[in-house]
Amino acid sequence: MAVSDQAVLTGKQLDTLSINTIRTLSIDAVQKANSGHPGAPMGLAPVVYCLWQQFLRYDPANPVWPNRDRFILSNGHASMLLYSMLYLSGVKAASEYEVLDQPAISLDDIKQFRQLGSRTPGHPEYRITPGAETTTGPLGQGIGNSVGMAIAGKWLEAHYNRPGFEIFGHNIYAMCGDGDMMEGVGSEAASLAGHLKLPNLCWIYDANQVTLDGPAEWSFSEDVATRFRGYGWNVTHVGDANDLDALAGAFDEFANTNDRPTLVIVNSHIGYGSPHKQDTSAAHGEPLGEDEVKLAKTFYGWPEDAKFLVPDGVLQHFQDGIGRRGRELTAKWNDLFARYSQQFPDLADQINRMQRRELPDGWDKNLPSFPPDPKGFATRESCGKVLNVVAQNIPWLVGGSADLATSNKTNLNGAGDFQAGSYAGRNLHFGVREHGMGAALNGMALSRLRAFGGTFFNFTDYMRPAMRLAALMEIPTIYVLTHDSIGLGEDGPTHQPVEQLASLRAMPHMIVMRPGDANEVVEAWKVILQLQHEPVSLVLSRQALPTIDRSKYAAASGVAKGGYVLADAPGGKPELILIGTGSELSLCVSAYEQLNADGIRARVVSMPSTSIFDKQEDAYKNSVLPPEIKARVSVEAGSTFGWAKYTGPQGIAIGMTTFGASAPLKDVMKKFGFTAEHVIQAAKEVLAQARSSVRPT
Ligand SMILES: Cc1ncc(C[n+]2csc(CCOP(=O)(O)OP(=O)(O)O)c2C)c(N)n1
Ligand SMILES: [Mg+2]
Repeated sequence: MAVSDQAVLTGKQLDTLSINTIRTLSIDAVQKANSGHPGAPMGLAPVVYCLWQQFLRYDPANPVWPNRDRFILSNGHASMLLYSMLYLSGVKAASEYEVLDQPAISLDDIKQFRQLGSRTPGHPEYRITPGAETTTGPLGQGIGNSVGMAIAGKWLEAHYNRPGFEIFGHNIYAMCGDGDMMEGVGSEAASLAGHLKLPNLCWIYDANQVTLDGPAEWSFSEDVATRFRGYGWNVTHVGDANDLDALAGAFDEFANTNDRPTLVIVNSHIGYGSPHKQDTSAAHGEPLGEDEVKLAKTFYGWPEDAKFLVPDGVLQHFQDGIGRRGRELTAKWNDLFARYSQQFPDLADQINRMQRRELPDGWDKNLPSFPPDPKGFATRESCGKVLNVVAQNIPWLVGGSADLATSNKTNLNGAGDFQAGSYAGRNLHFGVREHGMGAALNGMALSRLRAFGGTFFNFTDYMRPAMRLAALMEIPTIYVLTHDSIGLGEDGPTHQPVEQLASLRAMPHMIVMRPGDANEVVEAWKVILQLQHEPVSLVLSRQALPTIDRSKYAAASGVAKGGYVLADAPGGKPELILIGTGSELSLCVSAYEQLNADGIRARVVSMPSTSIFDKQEDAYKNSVLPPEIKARVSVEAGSTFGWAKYTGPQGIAIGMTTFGASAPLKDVMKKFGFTAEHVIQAAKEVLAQARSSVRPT
């Protein structure tokens, strides 16, 4: 049907016109940008159209409605599909918390696709594009996030719904492609979702048999349906992406499947309508080209020269579909929530605060204070204690571990387990799926839970891509990372982190904290819980660390500044600075005592977080590390990479330059130079050098 026939359009014709509008907007934006991925939007337009127009419980006028269905475009390269939908549906812009009186995406934004400062970046970015529920592009992450969102959805239902008050009850839809299916993180996420029998989760797999390099069969031949049935999913199939009735049937089937997640496998044609590029990888990642654009438009019955054309009636059609349904849903919900707020003011208050990433009153009450103890205990132990206190104060602090809760000390006592059918538990068991856990934690954090996950620090390598996305999205996911160095001993170099501290410190927005004793752990948690826009890696020891005597040395509250003077030279006039983190802090204190006894005026700086220290004003930083004091030694059982920034060119960084070794803790620490004697020797060396380089005037 041609655009010129629009005056007589009936329902089905209006469907086709709308779908082709999605397609042509996507084609035109990619062509104008001379960059992007037109093929997937052309193939998938009817799928997203059907879902949004008929099923998605989403109010374009209130994209921050807490009980909205979520739509995730895990194949983020198809970003124009999402941007076209946001524009055509009239989704309003919103900050993270408030709706703004402007569209999320205007037609001008679409014309600015992939340009500097636009709201239409190459891949959908949470925070940049209102309406993008998460940042996608690295394949597999979006479907991983969707599992966390589905977990959060079930948890919220279990915690906050009351008879007659179904405050929460939303679905999570994730669109994905062959690439998502191939990525390991997708498999971990699918396995976990199947185990948890999450009935609110629907993945739509675009089985178009094409990937970036060529036909999918070059690298992908497994039976996806059988695989997902094996995971415990309901699997259904739509043989033609253009068949709206079949699509609606599949979404109905999902809605009626209440005991497990659903995978809808859809056969689509990448580049649908492009005579020379359809069903080939040529449609995947480059503009169609002016001539081919015209041919595709002709195929759609479109004026071949029209650009960014939105035919009359299309916008209204979306308003009559998703717009009206969404408006009715939120109006009803607002009324329900108003009554709920009267009947259950405490619960409503929790929901309101959670949505704004605020903390409950008294979030820091009953925090322990640890007395001095030369033997002390591991920071993972003190963390477990603190975590259990704050979990009592913050009801929506929810998390778990990748099968290492016993070692990570992340169990919340008496808080129940989150399992299939018992979704109120606050202890998640992610299984040995670090990457899946990382992606799920982001989904939970995006649903506004305070989500934490634990593993061995070394295995952050297995979830780093998800950690990076938390940092990019600026969401406050919490990582509890124990067994932080060679100090774990006998497990050896396969388990001993070396470069992970430096690597995570290099990640923008990632806060890294490595507290030096139990009281620094308490202070670290105070900082962590107040973070709203940064993820944090809390790096903890397996081995016992002395609890430092705070009546003799400075209070641990200095942790809030990232680094602080723990022990100073007489009169505050040091000639030498020792900088320590984590398990090496007490080593610095021992060396300091000895140096003082030898008449050397030393200072110890505790530096649990360079990320936070770097943000302090120069005056503070200079008061902790006075520029004129060149004799500096840093001590950290991790890579020395990056420490020169704090030790200066004349300083010495004691740390790791090789992998570790399997041996008892004491032997390993000695072999790699983490002894008071070695620190003292290095200190005397730098001091001698600093003294000799000061020329008499
Ligand atoms: C983790 C990751 N690896 C590689 C890429 C680069 N990449 C983007 S799309 C794509 C092919 C994806 O194929 P498919 O999911 O089938 O998408 P389609 O071509 O069908 O749209 C690749 C390799 C990526 N975005 N993320
Ligand atoms: Mg494909």
